[in-house]
Amino acid sequence: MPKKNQTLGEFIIENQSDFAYSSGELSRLINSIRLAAKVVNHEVNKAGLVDIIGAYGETNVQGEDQQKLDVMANETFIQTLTNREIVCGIASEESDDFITIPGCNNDHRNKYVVLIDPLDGSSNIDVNVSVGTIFSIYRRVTPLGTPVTKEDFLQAGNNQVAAGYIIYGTSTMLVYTTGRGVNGFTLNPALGSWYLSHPEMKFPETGRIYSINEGNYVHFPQGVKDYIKYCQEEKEDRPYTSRYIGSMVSDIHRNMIKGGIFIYPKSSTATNGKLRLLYECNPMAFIVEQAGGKATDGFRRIMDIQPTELHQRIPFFCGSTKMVEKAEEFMAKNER
Ligand code: AHM
Ligand code: MG
Repeated sequence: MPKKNQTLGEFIIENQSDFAYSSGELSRLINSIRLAAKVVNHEVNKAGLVDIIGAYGETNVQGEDQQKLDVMANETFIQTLTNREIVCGIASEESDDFITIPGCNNDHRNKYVVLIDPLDGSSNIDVNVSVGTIFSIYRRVTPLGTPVTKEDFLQAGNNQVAAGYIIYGTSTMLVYTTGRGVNGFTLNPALGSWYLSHPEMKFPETGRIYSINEGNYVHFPQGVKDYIKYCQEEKEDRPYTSRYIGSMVSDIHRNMIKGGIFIYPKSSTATNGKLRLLYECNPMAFIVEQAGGKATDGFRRIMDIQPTELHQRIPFFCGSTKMVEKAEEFMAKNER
């Protein structure tokens, strides 16, 4: 039973025995992530003070502008995990291909791979709106002692052993799951310690918030248009409230606390939507499900989907179970 105000360090040690045959590797890995998160938090917090805001001048593999802090966050997480030789490979939303980490004896004996979106929602940095980091951890599927291959990264979300996000908001929080519920830790910046502030987080079964970029309305599939109209109808518990930050971690974090649905659908201009299956949707789906919510592409459970590409995109519907189910009803009535 998680104890409120316990530090993340204590929590990790206490829960290590939950894993049969645990060698402590996963605990050390989560420790490395909490360290990198503190470094990124420090940089994000001083974004307005020094000349680090604004575009970096390059585009990433998806053709989007990279913000300077995107680059810094990417390097911080990769370097921390590489220096500590804690994983055998890393794939990042900001890098074209995955990285192989051979380990200290060049023996490729570490068993975990990490997939990461180092700074999600980074277009919000220049305007002082919260951003996040998302991570996903899998056990490699290729034999120990050999370099990792793409197969180790292209695993269905079902295989995740842990996933989490860091939200750099009014306070900084690290929320994660290892498949035994979801716990949220808040950073005390004066001490540099994370404290368990949100034990056993639970998605309300239903809610009154819908989060979607309605500016794209005309391009949405009919099922999504119909669901939006349903949300806006004058009924006993409706209209719902519309809340969209444009920073997925923050939108989903709020909905998990208050009850709501987040949708990033496909559209006539983006045939698979915008969000990435491996770096964004799978880890958020794991957290959402562990908190009792639901995550689908409008038809199929996200974590059942077998990925085919590292940077694959997918429509994303997630949140309070009853609300996602209602949206799915509207999708099913219309053509895919
Ligand atoms: P990013 O990884 O380039 O930051 O993009 C992902 C972000 C999500 O956090 C957010 O939900 C979405 O993009 C917002 O996109 P849009 O501006 O199209 O609504
Ligand atoms: Mg992202």
